[in-house]
Amino acid sequence: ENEMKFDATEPGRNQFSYGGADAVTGAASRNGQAVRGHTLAWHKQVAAWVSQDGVKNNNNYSRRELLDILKNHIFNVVGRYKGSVREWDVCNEVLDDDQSIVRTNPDAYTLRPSIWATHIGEEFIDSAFVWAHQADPEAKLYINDYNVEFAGNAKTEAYYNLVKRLQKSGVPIDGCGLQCHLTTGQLDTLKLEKNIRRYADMDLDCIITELDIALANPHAADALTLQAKEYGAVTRVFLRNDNCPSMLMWGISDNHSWRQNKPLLFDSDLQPKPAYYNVHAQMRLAAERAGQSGIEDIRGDETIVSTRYIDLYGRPTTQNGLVIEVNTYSDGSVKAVKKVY
Ligand code: 9MR
Repeated sequence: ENEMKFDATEPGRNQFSYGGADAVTGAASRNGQAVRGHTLAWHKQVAAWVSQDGVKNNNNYSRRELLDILKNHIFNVVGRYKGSVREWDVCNEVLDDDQSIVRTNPDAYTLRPSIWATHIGEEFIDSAFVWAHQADPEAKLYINDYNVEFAGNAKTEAYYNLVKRLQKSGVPIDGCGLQCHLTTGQLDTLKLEKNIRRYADMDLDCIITELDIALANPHAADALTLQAKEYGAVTRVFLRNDNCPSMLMWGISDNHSWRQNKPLLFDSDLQPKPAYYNVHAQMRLAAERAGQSGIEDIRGDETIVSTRYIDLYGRPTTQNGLVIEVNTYSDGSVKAVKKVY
């Protein structure tokens, strides 16, 4: 979440600190995992030597100096992870929360005040993408924002306008990220898919970057089932749109989330929740439909020590119809497989 942000990677001017970020890329490479880099130009978590609050220019840098600071930062960080970070959130949350401007001018957008936007100007976005591309021509480059998921919403439309403008200007942008910090009851898959598809028409990716779905009514008996359904619905949208090649959760277990109300796939004991099983089931079904054998089960000599059966929402069930068989192995690992009885 935080290891590749500006304050972590360049805590002092031209003094780079890569301990946390190296730990992430190292673990990923040992486990055959791809990495998204987050993030290069943002108004939050900038180092204090750049700006005390992310907006004020309290060190009185000139525009030229700020451009040099951003350029040096991007060349260093992207350069270091060339080949080990597959894609970067180059600019994060550049849009203002108030986008009422699109009601009167349908092609417009308003940038949020930040040390970069206010003291350099909008071109900081264009330049950041160009520098990132120069530093690693193979990396995929994204812009990323929140409240931009559902077509028709003012900020979603403003985001679309900004991305169109960047593409038209020849900026090397591969697509845009929808953070997807949702709460149960909010998901509209039609509007989400409409939004994703219009980027396909522009030959751009539109990916899910920070998915979490908090429970609107955490004490309701069906709260986790509703959450599981919505996680499954987002997963299906992701799986059926080729220009949506990434779907990332913003964290692993509920007790380590930035949000309240159990938004993630694993509970505080790291046990998979109904939402986990539904995401897994959707992926397995899609793999089977595509004629693949599904997720490979690679293990050595371990034997199964216990087996239980759950339905697609994680509720205990018996060996009847379509079920998920959850096996615990002698090495303590747990593996779930879908079966039809
Ligand atoms: O999850 C991050 C949390 O640990 C930090 O305290 C917070 C501070 O800025 O940033 C959180 O991550 C944010 C992400 O970088 C951008 N989109 C919104 C995320 C949640 O606030």
